[in-house]
Amino acid sequence: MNWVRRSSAHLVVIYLGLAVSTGSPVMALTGWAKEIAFVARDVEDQQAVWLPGEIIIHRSTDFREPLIFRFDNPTVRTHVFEAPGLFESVEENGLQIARPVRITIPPEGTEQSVIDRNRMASDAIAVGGGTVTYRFYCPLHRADADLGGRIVVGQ
Ligand SMILES: [Cu+2]
Repeated sequence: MNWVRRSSAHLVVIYLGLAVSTGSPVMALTGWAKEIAFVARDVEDQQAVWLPGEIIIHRSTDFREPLIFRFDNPTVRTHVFEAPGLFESVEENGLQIARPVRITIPPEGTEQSVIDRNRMASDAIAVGGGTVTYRFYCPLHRADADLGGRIVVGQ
């Protein structure tokens, strides 16, 4: 147990290092899942954004393992990650169900979500196998005109 905890702490350090050094979407293979990390950032006028502002997912390569989104909130306010049309896969009363992605992350907190890839795949089929875009933002601190970030799912 100790070993597991220590090794995942190492992974977190590696992700943060990548985020700082490249400023680009952080993706890493944990060995059993594809993990994509988002970080909340406070901006002007009491607003907040989730970074990176754009994530590109390729169904052909990124759907081989479970897809996990991680949300880091290093700020002193609670933020919410909301992405209309995107679903997460959760276990409820022993059943695997899908529910819309709307995740609350407390100050200095971290949450994870297993994204429902089947829903993404059927969204892609619905648009003829092309590209699907999902918007994401914090509904608590979103500017009126702000479309938010986007997750682009392509082939
Ligand atoms: Cu917020």
